[in-house]
Amino acid sequence: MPAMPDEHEQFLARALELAARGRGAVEPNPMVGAVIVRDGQVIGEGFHQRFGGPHAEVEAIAAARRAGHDVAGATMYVSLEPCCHQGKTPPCTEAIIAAKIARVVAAMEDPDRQVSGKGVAALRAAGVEVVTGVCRDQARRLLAGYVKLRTQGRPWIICKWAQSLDGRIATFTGHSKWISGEASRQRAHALRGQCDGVCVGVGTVKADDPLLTNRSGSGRQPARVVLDEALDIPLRCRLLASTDLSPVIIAACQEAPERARQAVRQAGAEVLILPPAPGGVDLAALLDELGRRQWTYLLVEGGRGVLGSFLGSRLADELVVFVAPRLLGGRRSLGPVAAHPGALPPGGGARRRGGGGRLRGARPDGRGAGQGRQGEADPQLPRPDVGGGGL
Ligand code: AOF
Ligand code: ZN
Repeated sequence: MPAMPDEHEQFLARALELAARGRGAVEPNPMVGAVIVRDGQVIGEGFHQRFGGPHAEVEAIAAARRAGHDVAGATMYVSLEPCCHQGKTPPCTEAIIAAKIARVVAAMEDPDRQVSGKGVAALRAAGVEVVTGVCRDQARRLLAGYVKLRTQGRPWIICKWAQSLDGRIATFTGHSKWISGEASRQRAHALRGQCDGVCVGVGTVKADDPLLTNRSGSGRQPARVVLDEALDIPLRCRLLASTDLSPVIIAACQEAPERARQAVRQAGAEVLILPPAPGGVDLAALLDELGRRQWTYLLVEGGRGVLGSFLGSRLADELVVFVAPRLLGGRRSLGPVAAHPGALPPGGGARRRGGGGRLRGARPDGRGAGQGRQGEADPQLPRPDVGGGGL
């Protein structure tokens, strides 16, 4: 009996839920989940758990068999078109065909050029019924970072900051640490644990001497990237004293003095020379380089000048904003994002690339009111919801 459409959605929603469990461990591969169903009953589930490991489809078939089920004639729900190429693992299409799965319901086409439509074609050629596009929007949101990396060669950019209810981050003396409560700090660390790298400007290093590591207790340890065109990072900072924890990359310009380059390299950090741009290094060139390194997510944490550069250059894809339920006030308090000279269109305001108009997806992620002194933001991390390619 053919499954009803809402049944398709229900099982694909489950496959997407499973897929998300791989977040932070599978990149630069996609998060993928698979559910095998027979007579309306789930008989096997699996997801891609780590980069280089078995794919979701193979995991689900193995799980069904471990539980004593025959998968021949069953339906497989999978959040991404099954691969048809030999990568680090054999093609999933072959495993599906060999297992005699009768029907595959896939949420979206794989943007990877080696697969892209060919996986579906291979299944159909072998007589497997294929349905595509169920829960496509949800799948594309989940895989926004993967899709951007595969199609634009750049990582997904998440800009993060904490602010007061009245949109201030600091008093004019630069005091900003008040904003981070324990709950939001934990979430901010978890977010770092899902990203390839965390990026700040050298001003933030000088002012706060941050470590920028993930201290949430789970997830990965992101690389640290400092934008420092003249290479005047303090050599005694904690970042340069912690290059054994995760890579530290100082993005500088040709003007960076040779002695500083040597000292930074001596500390175990990489000096990445990039073309200059108004306000610092050329961010687009930085993102191209990080894309070549297969970075999927970059978290930009500040300061306000750096956030302004990413937003003003339309290079941000997602905002995560922690809003503390308090008013900071003060006419000379600073806002979270500095204007980026020359980048804003006439009349001000950010435009979506391709002429959108207003900031889409730039909704504060906080739910802080009434939670005491500190904001309690609740980001589902990362939660790309703008469909890729710039705010
Ligand atoms: C699937 N199911 O679970 C994943 C897929 O190097 P490999 O062998 O891990 O292959 C990575 C490529 O395979 C990746 O670029 C994407 O096209 C696909 N990922 N496909 O059917 C999965 N992780
Ligand atoms: Zn595969």
